[in-house]
Amino acid sequence: MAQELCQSKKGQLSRIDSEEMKNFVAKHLNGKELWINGQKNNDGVWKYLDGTNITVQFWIEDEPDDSGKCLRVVSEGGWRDKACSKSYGYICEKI
Ligand SMILES: [Ca+2]
Repeated sequence: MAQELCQSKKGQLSRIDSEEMKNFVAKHLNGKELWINGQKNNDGVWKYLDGTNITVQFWIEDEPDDSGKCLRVVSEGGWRDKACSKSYGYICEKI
């Protein structure tokens, strides 16, 4: 859903794929948690939404704890797995 909304603006759900991106996003979160690009497939492997491999991961402590198949960014730019059905804000990036 969030990905479709990003694509409708000629972008995609943001990938946090580097320390720089992680720090950039963390700076603008203001305490929010937002959907980012990434989903766990049926084999339990996390991939970007286009199916490519996630090569660098930024899980926060005690995550992923198998609480969902979608990816959310929390303060400091770290990741948390969450149920995809939850309605939440999201971050797009230009491609
Ligand atoms: Ca979780």
